[in-house]
Amino acid sequence: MFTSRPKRFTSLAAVAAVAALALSGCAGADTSSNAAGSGGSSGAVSDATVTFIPKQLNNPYTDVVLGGGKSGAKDAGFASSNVVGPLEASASSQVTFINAETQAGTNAIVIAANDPDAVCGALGEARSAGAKIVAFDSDTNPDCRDLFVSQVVAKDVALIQTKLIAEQIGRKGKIAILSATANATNQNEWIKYMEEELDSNPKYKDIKLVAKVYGDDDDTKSFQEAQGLMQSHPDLKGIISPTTVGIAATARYLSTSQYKGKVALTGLGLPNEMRAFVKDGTVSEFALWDPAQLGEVSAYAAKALVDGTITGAEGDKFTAGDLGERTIGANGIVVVGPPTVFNKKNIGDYDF
Ligand code: RAM
Repeated sequence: MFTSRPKRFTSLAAVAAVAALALSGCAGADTSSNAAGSGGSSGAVSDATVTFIPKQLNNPYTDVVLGGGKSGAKDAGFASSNVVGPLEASASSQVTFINAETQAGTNAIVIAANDPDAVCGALGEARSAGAKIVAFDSDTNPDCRDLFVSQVVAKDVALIQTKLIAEQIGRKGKIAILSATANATNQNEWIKYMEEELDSNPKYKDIKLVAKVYGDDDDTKSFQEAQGLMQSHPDLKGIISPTTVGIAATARYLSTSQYKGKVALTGLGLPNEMRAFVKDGTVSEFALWDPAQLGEVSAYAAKALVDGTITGAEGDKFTAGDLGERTIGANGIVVVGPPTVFNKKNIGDYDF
């Protein structure tokens, strides 16, 4: 049995065993890595560990995602799960945490990348030492991970936010985007689709995107950016904030300003953070998915990779507990589910 071996040892032993088999010309023998206890093509690994590295720790959204992640890790059969990460979501802030996990021999790293490329070198070293890499929430460059668990179809969530702001401003006028960090893979992909839609859909020909600003998923900076937007563009009709931190801070700013109820605000928010602003008329509709499900599906995906039941290839399938079977799509992407639109009629039904 290998349950008492340090994880790093088993990972390196697996690499050595595979290398030895390759040198001896023994093709197709995948039992070697299994024999070393770090995965392979059959059997659940009973002593496996997983570490979640979110974009940042001090973010209420992260707390909900990780709640689902930790319970999913337990249900999926990980021996233990851990959470580490930076306090601010800057590009290279996650590298030292990844390196520490490589040293510790963690079997799976589940990471929301603050920058698609800045984490790649460190993730490459983790993979060389035997770790499986799941990106979730915000993807890495696809070469740097085994798969990406995407909360939603990226284009769908972009189009919903575009539609919501258009409806809220009567399809006419200037709008702005208040995003997270300038390097965030998830927000940048959504913004790209929003811009394409605004440019190409004739329904939106009278809407003009006049500014994109970044609150860095920091509450104070987001509040100040919202204030700055209104100072620079006093005739702004609406703001899209595709980040839970940004939309909550912008709502707080608008709610006590002369713009309350006049400047529309939509985007992606946590119902528990937005409830008061829907009630007081600052916000009418916004969207999100269930963040706990994102954590849960990611944990099951990580375990299936560690067990060797999937490799991250298109068409691979795994079961995410009660959330059911998931199939990996093109570019190694697994989608959790469709977003929900929240307004004063349904917001009371949600508690996250
Ligand atoms: C913030 C983060 C996160 C994003 C949500 C919608 O909490 O930027 O990455 O998915 O908003």
